[in-house]
Amino acid sequence: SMTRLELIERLKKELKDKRFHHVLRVEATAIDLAIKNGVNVEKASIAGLVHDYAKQRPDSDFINEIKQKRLDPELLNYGNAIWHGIVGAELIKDELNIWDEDILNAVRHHTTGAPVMTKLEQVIYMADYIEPGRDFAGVKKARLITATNLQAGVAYQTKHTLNYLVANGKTVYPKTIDTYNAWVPQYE
Ligand code: DGI
Ligand code: FE
Ligand code: FE
Ligand code: FE
Repeated sequence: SMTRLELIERLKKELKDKRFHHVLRVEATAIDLAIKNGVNVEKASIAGLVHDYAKQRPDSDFINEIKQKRLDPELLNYGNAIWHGIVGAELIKDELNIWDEDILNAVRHHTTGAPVMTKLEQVIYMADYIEPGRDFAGVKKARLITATNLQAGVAYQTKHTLNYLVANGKTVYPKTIDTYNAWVPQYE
């Protein structure tokens, strides 16, 4: 498979500038969290770089992939926000030749989280949320909590994301609710 520098070249072509710089910041944040939490730094780097690989693909690419790979047909009821992680992981396998299931699961779960997440998955979920370019009410608190306790960070993000989705009348993907039930009562 590709080296880190080859991956970066590929991502620079695939992504708009703003998104490309986001993924570089997610990588740096993921490496930092990986070191603090005893997670494989190389995997954190690669997962951080590729997590939004498919974000700018047309809906038709995801729909084709869902059908060709016979992924859960329920996925067809959602959109890019859900697809770019879960279905994006399949495109990463096909197109970037990354087969490491730890890395692919970190990509799959980076938007919705999951009831059970490895430390690497938690690192990518949090790095995406708190990278230094993020600016939303509560981001400073999210950074502080995550620096102290990765799991408490996961609970914080999960609670705030569900709250945001409900407050704005957005469709909530079932896994997002499962993540909430598994993490928020326990760690918040
Ligand atoms: O791709 P990024 O913007 O870097 O970040 P992300 O993949 O974490 O996506 C964040 C967005 O995804 C945020 O606006 C909330 C949204 N999201 C998370 N869970 C759900 C969701 N959107 C819907 N519709 N349903 C969900 O369950
Ligand atoms: Fe994303
Ligand atoms: Fe996220
Ligand atoms: Fe992202």
